[in-house]
Amino acid sequence: MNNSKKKRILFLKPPDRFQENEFVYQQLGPHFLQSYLEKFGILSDILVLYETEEVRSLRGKGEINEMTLDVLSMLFLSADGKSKDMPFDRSIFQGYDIIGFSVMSPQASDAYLIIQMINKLYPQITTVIGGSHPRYYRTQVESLPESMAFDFIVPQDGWIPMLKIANGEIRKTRKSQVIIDNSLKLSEIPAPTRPISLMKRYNSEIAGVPAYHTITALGCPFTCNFCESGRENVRNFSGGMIDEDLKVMAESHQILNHTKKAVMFFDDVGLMNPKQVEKLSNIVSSHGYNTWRAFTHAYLVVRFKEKLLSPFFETGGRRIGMGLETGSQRTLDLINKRNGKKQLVQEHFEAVKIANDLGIAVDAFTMIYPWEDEQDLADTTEMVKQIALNPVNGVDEKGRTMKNNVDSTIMTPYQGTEFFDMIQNGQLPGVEMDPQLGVESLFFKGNNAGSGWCYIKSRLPKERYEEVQALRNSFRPKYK
Ligand code: B12
Ligand code: SF4
Repeated sequence: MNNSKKKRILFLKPPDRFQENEFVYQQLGPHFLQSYLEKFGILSDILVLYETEEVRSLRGKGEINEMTLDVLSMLFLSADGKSKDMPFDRSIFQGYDIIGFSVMSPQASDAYLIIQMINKLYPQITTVIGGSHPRYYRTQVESLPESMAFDFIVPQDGWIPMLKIANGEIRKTRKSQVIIDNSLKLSEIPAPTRPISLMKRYNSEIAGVPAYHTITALGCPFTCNFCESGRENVRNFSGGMIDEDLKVMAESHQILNHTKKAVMFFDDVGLMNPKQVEKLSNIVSSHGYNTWRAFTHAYLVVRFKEKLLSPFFETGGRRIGMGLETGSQRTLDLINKRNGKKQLVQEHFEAVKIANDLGIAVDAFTMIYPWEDEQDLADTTEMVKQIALNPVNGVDEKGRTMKNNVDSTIMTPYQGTEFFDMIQNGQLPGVEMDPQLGVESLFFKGNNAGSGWCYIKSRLPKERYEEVQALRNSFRPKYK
């Protein structure tokens, strides 16, 4: 018998306390699961926990020191489309049969606070944790004390495990159960839900136009040693799903009276080859987007030049993201971006120039690495400066001259990355991580563009790296 329709299901997104701004981009995991369950007639609500700007600023000033749930706010998005924004109130949980937490590592400490409370007050509720935190920190989640234990741990794809939990096919027992089922083809999944009361909270812009984001694939064909996706094969979503998602996001822009609309593709395989870019460009333009942004790679821009970028530009593409990582060839070799194939720093400069000459601005991502000496730092700072100053041959939708933007963070090696393992095994001389590491240091783009610090030993002192980071960040443009 299927009792699923009677079960009350809540997906919970813990706050992003380490982000500069909570409402940058929607956390898509729960929205993908919500639409999939809906296909089977199973409805679910979503709860977005967040800090108001006021609380965030008080915490920034040190006036709030404790990470408590009481300072949080919550945006409740009911399955029927209604929404409610209110201060944190734990009684909201009591009516639910199943609560599914979607957790990235920086959200883990809040997820643990909440599970502790639910286990104590509402032990009858079935609790599930999914997302990138249980994927990469599975052993930590599996060894949580009983008071913080989840009934189900879903470290990989959530679609089938969540369906089975929701329709009662698998039930909770006294011990946590790890459920892995990646058998669902990505071509079979529906587009994520885009509740309008959530969409209206997001205030990101691309080239001066309100923007939402989506992804075209999971995993990645590249092999950067600092990234978890470097070990995961790429799996593409279907063109049909992307088309549907772009349609729904375009409608959201319309409903919210945005006179112009933009979309950003967040995965690292957005612009890979001329044929694929043309296909994606056609989908984007068929929904009337004014501008869009996607990620590509320096060697691909150098290899295909305007063949790669023209379809993008002609359909409004004005900004590309590129992980340039570093201006130090020594560090770039260590990163091993292309699975043993050489990537040259010189290609970074060339790619930026090609894009800028075509009227496309570059959002570049660079990091400081804990083995770097003064020469490595100087090489990257020079690259950052040159990119920041390189003129872009065009204006954005507001008529402003476009500018390149370079992100400068300090690398945090997450569990599940090559660098994490290399540091643990002593393969990066002079670098040691703090074994007592708390999740509060696991971020690299936080408040005031700062980074966490997880090292007890590094080539140069933390202060020196932070000084260089601040200098590089001073080149960032006022708008992008
Ligand atoms: C878009 C994106 C962002 C966006 C949006 C945030 C978001 N959470 O969506 C922004 C820019 C805000 C962002 C920020 C950060 N990000 Co980010 N981001 C991504 C990216 C590229 C796509 C996320 C996505 O939409 N995935 C698609 C959905 C479908 O996948 P999913 O969320 O994993 O959900 C699936 C399963 O995990 C599972 N699942 C998820 N939730 C639940 C819940 C239940 C109950 C169940 C059963 C299953 C389940 O089911 C889903 C379907 O299979 C991923 C890489 C990736 N490909 O996933 C990185 C990624 C998630 N980000 C990462 C990181 C490190 C960060 C930052 C820390 C970086 C920083 N700035 O310092 C911040 C942290 C923000 C915070 N929470 O405080 C890491 C996370 C590593 C980790 N250990 O958690 C990832 C994996 C990238 C990487 N390889 O390094 N990110
Ligand atoms: S950093 Fe980007 S390109 Fe490198 S492995 Fe991760 S997702 Fe792929």
